[in-house]
Amino acid sequence: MIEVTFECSGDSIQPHLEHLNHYVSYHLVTMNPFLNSVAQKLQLSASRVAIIAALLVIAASVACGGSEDEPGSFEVEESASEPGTIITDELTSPRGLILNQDENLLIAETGGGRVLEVMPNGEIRSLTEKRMPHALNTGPDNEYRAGPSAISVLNGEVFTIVGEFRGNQSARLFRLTPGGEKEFEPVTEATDAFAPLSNRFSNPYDIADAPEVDGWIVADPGGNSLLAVDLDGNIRDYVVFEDFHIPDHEPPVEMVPTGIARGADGAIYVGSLTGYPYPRGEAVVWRVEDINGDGDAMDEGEVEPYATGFTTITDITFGPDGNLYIAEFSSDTKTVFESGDFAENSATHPGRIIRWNNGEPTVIVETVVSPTGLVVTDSTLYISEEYAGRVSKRPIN
Ligand SMILES: [Ca+2]
Ligand SMILES: [Ca+2]
Repeated sequence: MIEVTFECSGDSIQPHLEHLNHYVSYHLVTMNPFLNSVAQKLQLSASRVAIIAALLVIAASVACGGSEDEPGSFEVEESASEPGTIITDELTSPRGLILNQDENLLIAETGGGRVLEVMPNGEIRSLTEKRMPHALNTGPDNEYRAGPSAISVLNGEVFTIVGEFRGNQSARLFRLTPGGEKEFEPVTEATDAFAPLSNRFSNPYDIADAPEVDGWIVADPGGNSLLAVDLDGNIRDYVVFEDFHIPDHEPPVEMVPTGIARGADGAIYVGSLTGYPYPRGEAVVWRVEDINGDGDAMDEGEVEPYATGFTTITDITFGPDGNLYIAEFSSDTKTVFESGDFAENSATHPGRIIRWNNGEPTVIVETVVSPTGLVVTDSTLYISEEYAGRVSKRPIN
């Protein structure tokens, strides 16, 4: 029995209650719906349900404190509609961002096949002479872009993951500038797109350094998984997310893990885009930790919802202030991907950046076009706006 009390009143409460009920019921019905491999060996524990329910109650009452009724609506900061300062707007699908050891911004230019460095004088240079594998016409409608998607700076070296396109074995982790040359070499084997979908890349998207697996943990939306990749290039499943159900939509919805980040508590956090129909308010930031130390996070209690109520999350990052920053791709991702020009569509239906401060979500940017990469420093929020070809920055309060 879960007691729920809300402080706010009136009609604004109903959608959140429905939302909550639906969350609690699907957790109850399917036990642990997120982890393929765990579902078989787990017994539902009452405390686990209570924890999940409690989290969702918090999310619901916070949303209730806002001015909007819709799922996925949060309080909006006054400065949220102010435009950012453009660092560059001449790129083809910029995505992953990171600061290197010199505090220079590195940009994974997915559609351009490059990893770029923004020099202190504002000049932008490519870290490789030749372009890395990339494509502008992949995916179901030949409209998606694939290429360098995310960057890691580890032990003084730069690594980047490249996503898959048209089954041509491009999904790989690469080491850049080996021996100081402006070149790149693969760390992982070429991906066999027709091999069974376990212990391999499908369409890797974001990367977090992970000494606990002697390398990295990679979010792979194509496999609905997190993968452990070691420095020798060995790949194995770390978490496999299971599909979930929403009301009034028969087919299951895929979890689609995207942006990944290391928390101050040492755990891994990952956001979910959610698959078609990209339901509002259903995207979750998961907390992932290999508590029993067996080398993966597929055991009971190792994957838990941390922040809920979002819509189509594409990236997450923690700021030095300890807050979690979350990029939502679009206010209407279904329409963006339905037909026509993705760039035009995503400008018409912009995304948002949300600050999550101990359970309190606030929209801090609401005019950003298809954001897919975030970096936060003491003073600055950097955002890649993928379909606008732009990287922008804003002061952070
Ligand atoms: Ca990221
Ligand atoms: Ca484990």
